[in-house]
Amino acid sequence: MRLLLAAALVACAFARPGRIIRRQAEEVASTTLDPAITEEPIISPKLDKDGNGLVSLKEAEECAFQRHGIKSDLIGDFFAKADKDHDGELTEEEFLEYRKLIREMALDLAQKMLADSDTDKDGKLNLQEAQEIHFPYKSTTVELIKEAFTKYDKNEDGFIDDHELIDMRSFIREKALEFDTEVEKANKEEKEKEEKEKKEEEEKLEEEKLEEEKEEEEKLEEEKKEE
Ligand SMILES: [Ca+2]
Ligand SMILES: [Ca+2]
Ligand SMILES: [Ca+2]
Ligand SMILES: [Ca+2]
Repeated sequence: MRLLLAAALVACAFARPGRIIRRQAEEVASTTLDPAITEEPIISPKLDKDGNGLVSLKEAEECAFQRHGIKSDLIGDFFAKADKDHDGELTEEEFLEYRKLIREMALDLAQKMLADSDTDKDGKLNLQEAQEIHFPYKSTTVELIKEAFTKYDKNEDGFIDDHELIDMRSFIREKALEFDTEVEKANKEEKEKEEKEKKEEEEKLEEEKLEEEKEEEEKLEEEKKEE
């Protein structure tokens, strides 16, 4: 017994302690909360747009769409199921239930996506298979998939399983939404710049016209004097 204990201690001493602690923390996180947002409060300010500490249907819809691309018409039932006291708002406890339901749906979506790209049918994705996933976003590059693959292969086995794919998919989706916002912003700035230039051009033409008219008048007056 003592020998066994000693062997275990030696084994522990050789393992990387930081890694073990991180692994344990991740295990706790994955059984309690959504691992991607464990460090935030349960109802984050980003989610709780009106800041009343509760989640409304609209806030819940935005959250599910942003993270998982789940459309709002599917959310009503989940929301109603989680809203135990039927007051139209989710408390922290109710929101945890809601998030569980949404995550089940996200898992369903991830499993379908995985099955579509799992060429060798081993139930998980290697990097090459992950790169074959068709993401409907212009911003999704091979590099981004590679980055997401490494980041969300939480158990570091070189594969993405269905649970890991939920967060990988969310990450790629969030990047795409950020990209769209940036493109939109750039387009808006470009349009504003064009409009400003157009206005300046018009003002310049107007000035030139006035200048010409003035010259014309002066010329006429000059001629009158000469007469
Ligand atoms: Ca709220
Ligand atoms: Ca409620
Ligand atoms: Ca596979
Ligand atoms: Ca993995």
